[in-house]
Amino acid sequence: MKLYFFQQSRATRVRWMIEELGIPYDLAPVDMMKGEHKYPDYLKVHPLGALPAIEDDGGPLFESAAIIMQLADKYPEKKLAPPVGTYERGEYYQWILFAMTEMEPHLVTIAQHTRFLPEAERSTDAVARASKRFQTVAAVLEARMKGRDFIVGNTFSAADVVLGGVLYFAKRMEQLGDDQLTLNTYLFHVLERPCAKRGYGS
Ligand SMILES: N[C@@H](CCC(=O)N[C@@H](CS)C(=O)NCC(=O)O)C(=O)O
Repeated sequence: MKLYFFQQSRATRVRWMIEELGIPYDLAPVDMMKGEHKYPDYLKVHPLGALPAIEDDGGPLFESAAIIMQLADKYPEKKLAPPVGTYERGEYYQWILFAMTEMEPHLVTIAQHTRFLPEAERSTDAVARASKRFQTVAAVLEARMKGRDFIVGNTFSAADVVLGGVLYFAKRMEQLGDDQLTLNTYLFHVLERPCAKRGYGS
């Protein structure tokens, strides 16, 4: 298993997942600061030139959540995904897609307009709109997490890796306030896991 890796990227959540599985892997560093993610060789692995990507039996795979779900299924004995066809499996898909499609895009907009776009192209309105929508969506998650330790069932799963990864991004984008106690507590607990610390290099 080879993980194309840059520390300040979503490759960290895939590394966290691989650490949870306890399987051997090699890190293939891709220096995004030097633009290595757009080099022709890497574009053969990820046609958009984004991180993360892995190479595993059979070939390359990209999209962080897809990789995490695939790895959970590949090692069923680790019990990081509910069995296919169960209600919990439906919830697992639901919350992973919720995180990736309803939450993360707003964080990307905020990151672009506060950090990555040239100053002249940044829009405070775009940040305000994205932040407002993110808060609406985060409130749904906050309600779900009340009285729970994990997003699905009562054990840690790959869905917690995806959720943890997205909430970590939210924290860095200053979108998790101290009043969101449930989400902050959940994030704190999942990031305390030794495998999360290894994934994030902390
Ligand atoms: N939905 C993708 C997003 C991948 C993505 O945009 N990665 C960022 C780094 S965290 C990237 O490589 N950006 C550079 C680019 O897209 O050119 C995933 O979850 O893997």
